[in-house]
Amino acid sequence: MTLISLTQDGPVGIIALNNPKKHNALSHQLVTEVIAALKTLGEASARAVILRAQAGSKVWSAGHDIGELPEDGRDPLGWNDPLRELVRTIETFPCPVIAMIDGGVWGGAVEVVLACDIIIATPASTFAVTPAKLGVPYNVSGMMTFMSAASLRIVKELAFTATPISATRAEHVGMINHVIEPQELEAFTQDMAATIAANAPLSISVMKEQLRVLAGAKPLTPRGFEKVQGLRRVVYDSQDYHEGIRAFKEKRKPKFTGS
Ligand code: LCV
Repeated sequence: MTLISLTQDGPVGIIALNNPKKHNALSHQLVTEVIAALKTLGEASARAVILRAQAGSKVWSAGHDIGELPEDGRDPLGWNDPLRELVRTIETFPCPVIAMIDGGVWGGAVEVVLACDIIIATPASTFAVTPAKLGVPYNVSGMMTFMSAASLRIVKELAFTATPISATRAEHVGMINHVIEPQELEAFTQDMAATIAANAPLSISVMKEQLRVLAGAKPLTPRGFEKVQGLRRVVYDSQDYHEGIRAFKEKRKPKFTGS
């Protein structure tokens, strides 16, 4: 059973997340389908892609499928995690990917949206960075994605409070491109996609890759990377990590002890 829909309008591809019963949680299956859809659009030489949720979704995506987070001392967000692969696929995709948001965006889905090139959201949309809510150790490149999208002070507020911020605030701090009323969202997004698709695709794909490489060019020594990576084990080996996932599954507030 497919959890997304894929359509193409000339040079513009549209991928819609469509698993409402789990609020488009980024399960292995859903993410694998999105990656495959991007591959199809790449082979069809799409010149712009719109990534959206099915019309009427209250939640754009509830983030990583919590039921798929390992609890046995394994890195929950390692290199091969499907969500990590999706972020890399979007960042290296040869044409711009536009995130069209109407609803709540949670956890790892915020990173997927921030990995997109342009973000257009309705005023009611929200964005919540949730590792601290679940006791999860976010991954290094994910933190870099956040740091590329907003000032350090904003990233700290999002990460430490784990509470949703509004699209209006996100636009105000430069984290998203436009806030558009729901009734105009599709037309506005499709117009922007059509404008991009009418421009020179090679120039755009080369500028996209140049910007990715230059934005990611941060001085980090091997020793610095090992320290940052090692700190994550402190979290995913902790009781709090197990408590965060258990509390979600038992539909109760977590009781974190700091151990
Ligand atoms: C699996 C879910 C999920 C879900 N996974 O509807 O960034 S990190 O490090 O935190 C990373 C590890 C990550 O992304 O973790 C996930 C972060 N996501 C969240 O914290 C959001 C968790 N979901 C919610 O807070 C609520 O579901 C929202 C507010 C999105 C919607 O609330 P609402 O009351 O409308 P329910 O909570 O009743 O959810 C409907 C069904 O979807 C499942 C949830 O368990 C429920 O399933 P059942 O009907 O079987 O009980 N669901 C929701 N989110 N991330 N499953």
